[in-house]
Amino acid sequence: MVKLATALCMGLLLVGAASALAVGTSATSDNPGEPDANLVCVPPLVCPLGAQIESEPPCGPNYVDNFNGGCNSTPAVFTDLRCNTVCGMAGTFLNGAVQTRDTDWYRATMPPGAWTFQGRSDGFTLRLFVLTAVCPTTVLSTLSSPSCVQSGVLNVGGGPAYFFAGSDAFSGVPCESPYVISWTGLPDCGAVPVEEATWGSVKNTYR
Ligand SMILES: [Ca+2]
Repeated sequence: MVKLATALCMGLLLVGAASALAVGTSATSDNPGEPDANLVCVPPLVCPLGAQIESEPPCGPNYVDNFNGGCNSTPAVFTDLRCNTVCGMAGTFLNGAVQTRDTDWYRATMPPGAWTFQGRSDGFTLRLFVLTAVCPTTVLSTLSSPSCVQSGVLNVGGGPAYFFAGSDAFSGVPCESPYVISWTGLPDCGAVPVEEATWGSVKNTYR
Protein backbone atom coordinates (compact mmCIF):
# COMPACT_ATOMS: atom_id res chain seq x y z
CA MET A 1 0.00 0.00 0.00
CA VAL A 2 1.20 3.48 -0.80
CA LYS A 3 0.48 6.49 1.35
CA LEU A 4 -0.79 9.24 -0.90
CA ALA A 5 -0.76 12.00 1.73
CA THR A 6 -0.70 15.46 0.25
CA ALA A 7 1.50 14.50 -2.67
CA LEU A 8 -1.58 13.29 -4.51
CA CYS A 9 -3.05 16.77 -4.27
CA MET A 10 -0.42 18.09 -6.62
CA GLY A 11 -0.21 14.90 -8.59
CA LEU A 12 3.45 14.61 -7.72
CA LEU A 13 3.42 11.07 -6.41
CA LEU A 14 1.50 9.82 -9.36
CA VAL A 15 4.06 11.11 -11.82
CA GLY A 16 6.31 8.38 -10.53
CA ALA A 17 3.50 5.86 -10.40
CA ALA A 18 2.55 6.67 -13.94
CA SER A 19 5.99 6.24 -15.36
CA ALA A 20 6.46 3.02 -13.46
CA LEU A 21 3.15 1.39 -14.18
CA ALA A 22 1.63 2.79 -17.33
CA VAL A 23 1.64 0.81 -20.54
CA GLY A 24 2.49 2.90 -23.55
CA THR A 25 3.31 6.03 -21.60
CA SER A 26 4.41 8.00 -24.63
CA ALA A 27 2.14 10.99 -24.95
CA THR A 28 2.93 11.14 -28.63
CA SER A 29 3.17 8.48 -31.24
CA ASP A 30 6.74 9.08 -32.33
CA ASN A 31 8.34 6.29 -30.35
CA PRO A 32 8.53 3.39 -32.81
CA GLY A 33 7.40 0.10 -31.37
CA GLU A 34 5.46 1.62 -28.50
CA PRO A 35 1.67 1.74 -28.36
CA ASP A 36 0.18 5.14 -29.10
CA ALA A 37 -1.19 6.17 -25.69
CA ASN A 38 -3.47 8.73 -27.32
CA LEU A 39 -4.87 6.39 -29.94
CA VAL A 40 -8.45 7.32 -30.79
CA CYS A 41 -10.69 4.25 -30.89
CA VAL A 42 -12.40 3.04 -34.07
CA PRO A 43 -15.28 2.61 -33.58
CA PRO A 44 -15.49 5.19 -30.80
CA LEU A 45 -16.07 4.18 -27.20
CA VAL A 46 -19.81 3.92 -26.58
CA CYS A 47 -21.57 4.91 -23.37
CA PRO A 48 -23.84 1.96 -22.48
CA LEU A 49 -27.57 2.54 -22.23
CA GLY A 50 -28.64 3.47 -18.72
CA ALA A 51 -25.15 4.29 -17.48
CA GLN A 52 -24.68 6.95 -14.84
CA ILE A 53 -23.28 10.12 -16.46
CA GLU A 54 -20.49 11.91 -14.63
CA SER A 55 -21.67 15.40 -15.73
CA GLU A 56 -18.61 17.32 -14.55
CA PRO A 57 -18.07 20.66 -16.33
CA PRO A 58 -15.29 20.50 -18.95
CA CYS A 59 -11.77 21.10 -17.68
CA GLY A 60 -9.61 23.82 -19.20
CA PRO A 61 -6.84 26.29 -18.29
CA ASN A 62 -6.75 26.95 -14.53
CA TYR A 63 -9.75 24.68 -13.97
CA VAL A 64 -10.69 24.23 -10.30
CA ASP A 65 -12.37 20.90 -9.60
CA ASN A 66 -15.10 21.50 -7.05
CA PHE A 67 -17.16 18.72 -8.61
CA ASN A 68 -15.50 15.38 -7.87
CA GLY A 69 -11.87 16.11 -7.14
CA GLY A 70 -12.09 13.83 -4.09
CA CYS A 71 -9.32 14.30 -1.56
CA ASN A 72 -7.64 16.73 -4.00
CA SER A 73 -10.44 19.26 -3.47
CA THR A 74 -11.10 21.45 -0.42
CA PRO A 75 -13.54 20.51 0.91
CA ALA A 76 -13.30 16.97 -0.44
CA VAL A 77 -16.03 16.25 -2.98
CA PHE A 78 -17.12 13.02 -4.67
CA THR A 79 -19.55 11.62 -7.19
CA ASP A 80 -21.81 9.12 -5.43
CA LEU A 81 -22.22 5.91 -7.36
CA ARG A 82 -25.81 4.93 -8.18
CA CYS A 83 -25.10 2.51 -11.03
CA ASN A 84 -22.64 -0.20 -11.93
CA THR A 85 -21.44 1.77 -14.98
CA VAL A 86 -20.32 5.39 -15.28
CA CYS A 87 -19.52 7.37 -18.43
CA GLY A 88 -17.05 10.13 -17.60
CA MET A 89 -14.62 12.58 -19.13
CA ALA A 90 -10.93 13.04 -18.42
CA GLY A 91 -8.31 15.50 -19.59
CA THR A 92 -5.21 17.52 -18.79
CA PHE A 93 -4.69 21.27 -18.61
CA LEU A 94 -2.34 23.98 -17.42
CA ASN A 95 -2.85 25.30 -13.90
CA GLY A 96 -0.67 28.38 -14.24
CA ALA A 97 2.46 26.79 -15.64
CA VAL A 98 1.86 23.41 -13.98
CA GLN A 99 0.69 20.47 -16.04
CA THR A 100 -2.41 19.14 -14.28
CA ARG A 101 -4.92 16.39 -14.85
CA ASP A 102 -8.61 16.30 -14.05
CA THR A 103 -9.21 13.66 -11.39
CA ASP A 104 -12.59 12.01 -10.91
CA TRP A 105 -13.31 10.45 -7.54
CA TYR A 106 -16.30 8.21 -6.93
CA ARG A 107 -17.57 6.71 -3.71
CA ALA A 108 -19.87 3.90 -2.72
CA THR A 109 -20.60 1.57 0.12
CA MET A 110 -20.17 -1.81 -1.50
CA PRO A 111 -22.37 -4.68 -0.35
CA PRO A 112 -20.68 -7.50 1.52
CA GLY A 113 -18.74 -9.71 -0.85
CA ALA A 114 -15.91 -9.61 -3.37
CA TRP A 115 -16.33 -7.27 -6.33
CA THR A 116 -14.38 -5.80 -9.22
CA PHE A 117 -13.69 -2.38 -10.77
CA GLN A 118 -12.42 -1.84 -14.33
CA GLY A 119 -12.63 0.57 -17.23
CA ARG A 120 -11.84 1.57 -20.78
CA SER A 121 -10.80 4.90 -22.31
CA ASP A 122 -10.81 6.49 -25.75
CA GLY A 123 -7.79 8.64 -26.67
CA PHE A 124 -5.64 8.33 -23.57
CA THR A 125 -4.15 5.89 -21.10
CA LEU A 126 -6.61 5.37 -18.24
CA ARG A 127 -5.49 5.26 -14.62
CA LEU A 128 -7.72 3.64 -11.98
CA PHE A 129 -7.35 3.44 -8.21
CA VAL A 130 -9.23 1.74 -5.41
CA LEU A 131 -8.71 3.81 -2.27
CA THR A 132 -9.64 3.76 1.40
CA ALA A 133 -12.72 5.87 2.12
CA VAL A 134 -10.91 8.61 4.04
CA CYS A 135 -8.85 11.73 3.28
CA PRO A 136 -5.89 11.66 3.20
CA THR A 137 -6.43 8.34 1.53
CA THR A 138 -4.43 5.19 0.96
CA VAL A 139 -4.08 3.29 -2.29
CA LEU A 140 -5.43 -0.24 -2.05
CA SER A 141 -4.79 -1.11 -5.69
CA THR A 142 -4.19 0.57 -9.03
CA LEU A 143 -3.67 -0.15 -12.71
CA SER A 144 -3.42 1.61 -16.03
CA SER A 145 -4.87 0.61 -19.36
CA PRO A 146 -3.96 1.81 -22.88
CA SER A 147 -6.52 3.63 -24.98
CA CYS A 148 -9.26 1.39 -26.40
CA VAL A 149 -8.26 -1.59 -24.26
CA GLN A 150 -10.54 -2.96 -21.54
CA SER A 151 -8.48 -2.80 -18.37
CA GLY A 152 -7.80 -5.64 -16.02
CA VAL A 153 -9.85 -5.80 -12.86
CA LEU A 154 -9.16 -4.29 -9.47
CA ASN A 155 -10.57 -6.23 -6.54
CA VAL A 156 -12.98 -4.45 -4.21
CA GLY A 157 -14.25 -5.70 -0.87
CA GLY A 158 -17.48 -4.84 0.92
CA GLY A 159 -17.91 -1.55 2.77
CA PRO A 160 -17.14 2.09 1.98
CA ALA A 161 -14.59 2.76 -0.77
CA TYR A 162 -13.28 5.56 -2.95
CA PHE A 163 -12.53 5.04 -6.63
CA PHE A 164 -10.40 7.21 -8.92
CA ALA A 165 -10.49 7.48 -12.71
CA GLY A 166 -8.45 9.82 -14.85
CA SER A 167 -5.69 10.25 -17.36
CA ASP A 168 -2.48 8.47 -16.50
CA ALA A 169 -0.52 11.34 -18.05
CA PHE A 170 -0.48 14.90 -16.79
CA SER A 171 -0.32 16.49 -20.24
CA GLY A 172 -1.35 15.91 -23.81
CA VAL A 173 -4.91 14.69 -23.17
CA PRO A 174 -7.74 16.95 -24.43
CA CYS A 175 -10.45 17.79 -21.92
CA GLU A 176 -13.62 15.79 -22.57
CA SER A 177 -11.74 12.61 -23.43
CA PRO A 178 -14.20 9.81 -22.63
CA TYR A 179 -13.97 6.78 -20.43
CA VAL A 180 -16.39 4.11 -19.22
CA ILE A 181 -15.85 2.49 -15.83
CA SER A 182 -17.82 -0.35 -14.28
CA TRP A 183 -18.22 -2.37 -11.13
CA THR A 184 -19.72 -5.62 -10.06
CA GLY A 185 -21.82 -5.39 -6.90
CA LEU A 186 -23.64 -2.15 -7.81
CA PRO A 187 -27.10 -1.72 -9.42
CA ASP A 188 -27.47 -2.30 -13.16
CA CYS A 189 -29.27 0.90 -14.21
CA GLY A 190 -29.48 -0.33 -17.80
CA ALA A 191 -31.87 -3.15 -16.89
CA VAL A 192 -35.34 -2.23 -18.11
CA PRO A 193 -38.19 -4.21 -16.53
CA VAL A 194 -40.99 -5.36 -18.85
CA GLU A 195 -43.87 -3.98 -16.81
CA GLU A 196 -44.41 -0.29 -17.28
CA ALA A 197 -45.21 0.40 -13.63
CA THR A 198 -42.02 -1.26 -12.53
CA TRP A 199 -40.14 0.57 -15.25
CA GLY A 200 -41.42 3.88 -13.90
CA SER A 201 -40.20 3.15 -10.41
CA VAL A 202 -36.81 2.08 -11.71
CA LYS A 203 -36.56 5.22 -13.80
CA ASN A 204 -37.34 7.39 -10.84
CA THR A 205 -34.89 5.58 -8.67
CA TYR A 206 -31.91 5.48 -10.95
CA ARG A 207 -32.13 8.31 -13.48
CA1 LIG B 1 -13.00 15.80 -11.82
